[in-house]
Amino acid sequence: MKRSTVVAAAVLLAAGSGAALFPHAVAAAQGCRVDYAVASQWQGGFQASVKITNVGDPVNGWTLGFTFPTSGQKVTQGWNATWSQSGSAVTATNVDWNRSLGTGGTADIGFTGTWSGANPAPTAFTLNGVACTGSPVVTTTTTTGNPPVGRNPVEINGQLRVCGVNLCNQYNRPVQLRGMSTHGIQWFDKCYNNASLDALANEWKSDLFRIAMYVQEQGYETNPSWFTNRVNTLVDMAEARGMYAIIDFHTLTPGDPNYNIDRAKTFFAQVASRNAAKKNVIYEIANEPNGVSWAAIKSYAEQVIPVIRAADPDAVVFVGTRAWSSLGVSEGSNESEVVNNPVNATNIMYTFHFYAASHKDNYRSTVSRAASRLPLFVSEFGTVSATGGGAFDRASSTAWLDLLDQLKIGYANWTYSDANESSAALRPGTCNGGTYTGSGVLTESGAFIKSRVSTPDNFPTS
Ligand code: IDC
Repeated sequence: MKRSTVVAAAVLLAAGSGAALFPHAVAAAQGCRVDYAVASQWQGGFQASVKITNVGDPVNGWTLGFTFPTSGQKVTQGWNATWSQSGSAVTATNVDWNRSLGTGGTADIGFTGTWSGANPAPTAFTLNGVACTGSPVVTTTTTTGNPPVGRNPVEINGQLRVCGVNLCNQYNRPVQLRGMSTHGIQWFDKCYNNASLDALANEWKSDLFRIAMYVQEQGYETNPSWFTNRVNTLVDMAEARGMYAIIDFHTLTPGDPNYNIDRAKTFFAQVASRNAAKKNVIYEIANEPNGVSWAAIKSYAEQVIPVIRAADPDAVVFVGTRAWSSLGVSEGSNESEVVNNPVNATNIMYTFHFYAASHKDNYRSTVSRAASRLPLFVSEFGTVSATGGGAFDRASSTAWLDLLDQLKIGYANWTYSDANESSAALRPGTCNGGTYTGSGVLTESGAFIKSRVSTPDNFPTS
């Protein structure tokens, strides 16, 4: 009854005489502001960021347009939008996750490009065809210097080392590496192939690839040679794409890493000698110790690290911390046990793991405090609860990543896989096909993480 009344009313209105009868037919207020900045520029090339602010009514789907003043200016590769160029006219259309822009909403997109002669800021910015007049375009051009050395994270940064509380590159400058962790390779091995690693390196701009090799749960202990070979192959695949590879000895249950110490010595002796000459390898000796004292973890580390050093003396080693790598917090302790009794080794970092929906302010304050005392690396974190499932927590995840960015602490997200759980970045079934690019394969968490990981690194090169 009700439904037919509504339909009849609509027909009646549609038959009416003009737009004035239809509040929705009144043109939406449109307006935009664009902040355009050249983050770096070198002979022939540059990198620009474009911040779009919608100062009109909310839009669901947008295209930004602008014009380059010179014919030598070309977009070569863009991010966080679908980019195209015809002559000097450029368009950038939203991707799925930044489709809707409320009033005051912003989208951060960017590109690398080429120029010759001069590189003036673009003009005639439009959003959905309407000129952006919200405020002047801001153009910041940093000094024209040398092009970045190399094309990818490993070429630019080379062999890493720990410097104070930071991770430093070959120029002895602190760097933050951002990227993804696999799921357990005993279960999700099919997700790691040329196509998926190409997408991770080229589209995600991931700096690193953490290879989670479980020891139990049908992992390494069931077939050491298969897992050792597979890890080595994945290291090569990451290296070929210029990504750092974290070899994660994924102990979890039982929580005492000493349970696996003989396996750890055997495994690390093999992978360290096989990969010693590579610049892209980091060794993570125990994923998440739990139910065990810091003294026991330290003792394990001081036995396993020398095995690695004997074969590969200059590689960085990550050491898990108490209570699922929470620096002890999840078992009522804190970072002081490590500060007061550090592992007797150099060139190491301590790992901190969090799951954003479960671990919030007290964990963040621990990291803020510990970061000035200990070299930290977030070798695993989730945007969801500690089960790996539950709702994606955008607010807490954003707070965490903002903090890590500010502290220059590197991170790897759990997981680059199509597991049927909300922590997975890829939609279930993705790994049955050959497509890993585009936003269609991403979960909510995956889209969020990709938007954070794919922004420019601006690694220092001198
Ligand atoms: C989870 C996986 C889940 C698997 C479970 C047990 O997401 O599919 O069934 O392990 O192996 C960790 C661990 C990591 C966990 C993850 C989420 O390092 O192995 O993965 N988590 O529970 N620490 C905190 C959370």
